[in-house]
Amino acid sequence: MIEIKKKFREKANIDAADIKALIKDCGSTPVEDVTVAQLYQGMRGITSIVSEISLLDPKEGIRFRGYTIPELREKLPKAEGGTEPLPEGLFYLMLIGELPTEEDVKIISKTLAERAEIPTHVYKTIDALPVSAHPMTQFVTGIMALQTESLFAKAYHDGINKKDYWDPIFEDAVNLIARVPYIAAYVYNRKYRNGAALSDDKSLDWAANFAHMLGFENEGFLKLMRLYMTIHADHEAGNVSAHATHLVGSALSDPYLSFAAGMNGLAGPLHGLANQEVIKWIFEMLKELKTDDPTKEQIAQYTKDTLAAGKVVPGYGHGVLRVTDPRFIAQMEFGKENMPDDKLVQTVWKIYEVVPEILGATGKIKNPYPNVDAHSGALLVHYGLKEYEFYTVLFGVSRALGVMTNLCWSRALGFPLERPKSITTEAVKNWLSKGAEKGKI
Ligand code: CMX
Repeated sequence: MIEIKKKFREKANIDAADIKALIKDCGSTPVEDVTVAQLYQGMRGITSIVSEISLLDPKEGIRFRGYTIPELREKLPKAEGGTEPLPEGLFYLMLIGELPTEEDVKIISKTLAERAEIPTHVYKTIDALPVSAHPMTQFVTGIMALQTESLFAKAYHDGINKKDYWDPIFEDAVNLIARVPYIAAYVYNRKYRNGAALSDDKSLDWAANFAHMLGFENEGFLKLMRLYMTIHADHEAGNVSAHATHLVGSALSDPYLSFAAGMNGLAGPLHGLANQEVIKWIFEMLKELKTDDPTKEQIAQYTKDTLAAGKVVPGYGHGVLRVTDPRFIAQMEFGKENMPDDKLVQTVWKIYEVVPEILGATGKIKNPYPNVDAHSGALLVHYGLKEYEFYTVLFGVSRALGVMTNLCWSRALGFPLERPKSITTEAVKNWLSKGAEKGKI
């Protein structure tokens, strides 16, 4: 890992000099105008954060350092005899900006296995919560308890030079990625496996060891976990979990505090919790219709009833995307390759045939197509992971890869405290009444 860290620092030095020159030469060049509607409507579309590791095109979907999801599935190293990419490879790609070799990936797997030490107080803190607490609440509580291990917090307390912030941040980031699967698996076993003791296998890769700790040995499930952990890792920096982690990290809160903030955002039903909401919505539909094989007409009616009740159709729509999410397509392909006859998976595909037209017909939903959360639950149920309240924790474990990489980059590039300006409606109206001179608000 020492070589990878060195490579990261070298690349960050080059990029930092490049950005410094960019700000010197073009710092006062406006990027775009902000409309009054954007102030009120969730800042949608305002370009305001730099993230080096991924970029989301509305019409094409996500690219990680220039690579699409299909390219990642093809080019990233795989486990021996495996067909899906190892998420450790994506971590390397996001961190260094180049595709890793098999050896690079092995080093990361080994480092993560070595660093997966969880102090007992973390588990005791989780145990203080009722078992009935939502898995995301237990997960975030565990992360907060793990904050005692932050090397950055200690270094800051001891007076570290700001030029060196990146170093303990990097170490914390790697340690956190190593440790979150253990916290997640502990929560799962506590809540759903009668408190079964954690049994890890450090010879396995990161995702396979996680699956093993959850009690799943099936080769198909291991494949799914590798794919799942790769495609949920990052989706540029404006989404709630990535942005919250970035924002809190900009106050120099350490990576554990920052990640916990991001996970609290992921736990919202308009963001990561949508993955549990999707399968809950499907199960409720099947129960109401008393069938495991609904017709398209039945699905259409159920969708219309959902909208009429003032609820969202979970798993559909997106703040940026305007096409079917390539992460949905990757999961659909996985389903076609591994479980084409599964009725629940087929139901997800039937929903995909029916829902976009109905959402599009409302005239107000900007993206009527499925996002990443529309598919994942059915694949997990196929392999026996049916406890859908746990699904957002899986998303969170994967998301650690992206948001921790971003934090490394933010500190290595010396990004400052994030502090946008807010404004009152009175000030907006005053400005408008004076002729809304550009830039004078
Ligand atoms: N079902 C019903 N209504 C929807 C909808 C959906 N799937 N998606 C959007 N709308 C509605 C919005 O609620 C909004 O309604 P109002 O004008 O009455 O407030 C209107 O359509 C316009 O919204 P939009 O501009 O198209 O979408 P936003 O950028 O505001 O929101 C998102 C994006 C994802 C929050 C929204 O599409 C949604 O709520 N989807 C369902 C939840 C979901 O799947 N979230 C997961 C997203 C992926 C992830 O982060 O994991």
